[in-house]
Amino acid sequence: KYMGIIFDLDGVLCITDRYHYQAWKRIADTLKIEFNEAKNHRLRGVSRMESLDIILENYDKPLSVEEKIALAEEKNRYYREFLETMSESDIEDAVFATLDELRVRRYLLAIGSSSKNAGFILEKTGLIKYFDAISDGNGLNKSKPDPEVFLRAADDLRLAPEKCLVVEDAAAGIMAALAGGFDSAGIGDGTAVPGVTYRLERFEELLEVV
Ligand code: G16
Ligand code: MG
Repeated sequence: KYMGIIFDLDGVLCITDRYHYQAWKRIADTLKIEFNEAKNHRLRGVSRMESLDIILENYDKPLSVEEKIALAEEKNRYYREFLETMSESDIEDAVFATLDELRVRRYLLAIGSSSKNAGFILEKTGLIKYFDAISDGNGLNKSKPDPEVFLRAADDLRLAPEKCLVVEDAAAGIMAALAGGFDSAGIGDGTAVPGVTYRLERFEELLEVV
């Protein structure tokens, strides 16, 4: 049915959630704003600047665009320090095994991630070799739930959206897939979104639906 599979990165192939949390926490602490795991959860799949806006909901002082950019850059420097420590051991064996099998089955594989650090994470973890196309937060005009990141991935694979399956963990990502005319496989939070095509309890179940 499908010829290509487009994977979200954070929350699907790897877990960098705790690094995002720790990096944003340092920013929040400097500004003396409340930031906890529940709020961190709202940042899943959301772009860096939109994440900052969510964190600043509890901040009463108005910030200029320049100040916001500086904060986002500072967060990214902390975050990159964590990413530097990543290796193949941060990826579940089931992820490598599943990607190996999908390649054997001749699917075209792409990344559709909101992250501007996607290329770096893929390099550090040894995942990069599996992908025919990488569509990430760089050069993106509209973030999920807009379908742009997935449409660009499909286009890079030279496939129509109907020929691709999107694998996502975030609600915004499943909505983006729906908006772009893609079937979707939800993991974690992604399983709860109305309209999701398949619900996966474990990543390797992907092999049963394609
Ligand atoms: C990821 C994360 C988000 C993060 C976004 C931007 O998206 O889930 O929490 O805010 O990337 O990341 P960066 O600051 O590295 O550009 P995805 O789409 O891979 O789940
Ligand atoms: Mg995600």
